[in-house]
Amino acid sequence: MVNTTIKTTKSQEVFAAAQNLMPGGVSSPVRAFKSVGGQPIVFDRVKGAYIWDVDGNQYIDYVGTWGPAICGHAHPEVISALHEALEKGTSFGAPSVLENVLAEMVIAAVPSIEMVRFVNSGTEACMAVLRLMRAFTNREKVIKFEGCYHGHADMFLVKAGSGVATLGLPDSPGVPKSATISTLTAPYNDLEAVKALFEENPDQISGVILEPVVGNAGFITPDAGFLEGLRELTHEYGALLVFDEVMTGFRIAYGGAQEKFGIKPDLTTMGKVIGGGLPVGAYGGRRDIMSMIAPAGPVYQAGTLSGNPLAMTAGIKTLELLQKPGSYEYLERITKRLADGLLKAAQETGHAVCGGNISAMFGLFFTSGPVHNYEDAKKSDTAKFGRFHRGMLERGVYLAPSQFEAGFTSLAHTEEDIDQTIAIARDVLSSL
Ligand code: KE4
Repeated sequence: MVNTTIKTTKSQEVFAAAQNLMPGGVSSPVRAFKSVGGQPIVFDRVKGAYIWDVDGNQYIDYVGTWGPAICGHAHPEVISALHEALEKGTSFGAPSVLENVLAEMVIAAVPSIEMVRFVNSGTEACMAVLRLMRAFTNREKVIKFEGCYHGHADMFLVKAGSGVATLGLPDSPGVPKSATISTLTAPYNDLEAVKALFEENPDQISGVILEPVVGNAGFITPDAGFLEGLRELTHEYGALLVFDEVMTGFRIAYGGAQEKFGIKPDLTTMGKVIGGGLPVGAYGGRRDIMSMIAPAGPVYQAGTLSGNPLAMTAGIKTLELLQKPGSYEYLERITKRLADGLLKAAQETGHAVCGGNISAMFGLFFTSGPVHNYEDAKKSDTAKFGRFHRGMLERGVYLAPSQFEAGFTSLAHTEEDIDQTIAIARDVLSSL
């Protein structure tokens, strides 16, 4: 194990106090480092590709607050736009020009989106889109994939894996069976399993929702033909195809995974990047479907802070920065350099690994793979991942604290950051 070279006294004090105040001392479970062991560091500030903790230690950041920081943390142009917006108020609870601006940008960017509704999180977007799928098709059941995450709404918290789970069993106490009985699951990349579900549930399935590139079971890419196959199956069975692009949106490409892979879903959910670090989620798609949303139509969905001027401002500025020519070529180049370097370092130090990147999203499994679905991903050596994570953290590299998450780069990461990360990884891996 790499020697502990960083002092984390203050982090430990703050986190100890937090445990008495908030469940697990965190505002979201993954932040507690439960699956990688040890204590989380407490952030003091972030800038560009870097984090500083409350003990003054600096880290190269590959979480980017779980995706939003794709232009780098606290980008000066985002910050100054927010300062300007602040002077005009923090929330209106009424129409604003800014909502029109961001809506036009999203509609112009994402191939399948003709209309969009803003909400405050990816969870809200996924909740609303399921209600809309059911209303539009007048069918109740939905297919999701094992290992995919669509926020913490009851109907998506379904135990992954095995036939029993196909009808959906609550994954968390407090989730009534009634909420998940209509949630069907299939292994990712398994078109036959999806077809079987449609055959077994004739005219009952409203649609299929998936992460077009999985980031919540580790990094898992769609097999050739998988997305096209889902598009054909949903057309064939009169169901909707929904891409949950909360993570992939504006990250895999400016138009998301649907632009990258050339597939047009009927509905799309978004979040993270479109808020530029402030709370924004969104869902959108075909005009004939979105027009069912209140007050244009009967499907209810609402939110006090939806479309607030600060969040819209941060989102607008972030997308403007991403529109700069060469942004995605740069993200692909540095992220491929990182993924290839990490894999090479791991292989050369004797570890079974697989993984890769698509644009600014990457992942590494401690298993020889290949990883096509969540069952494959669960074969990873998660204990080794925990030791790797800790070793990297102690050497100033901040990775997502779970084998079942993805990594994120930003326009602020330099080739020097990447090469330094690879060198540190080689050192840590050789000591595992
Ligand atoms: P939020 O409610 O966390 O904004 O979004 C839920 C969500 C929906 N769909 C996808 C594909 C997502 O990745 C997410 C949220 N992602 C996690 C990271 N794996 C957020 C981090 C966390 O839960 O703390």
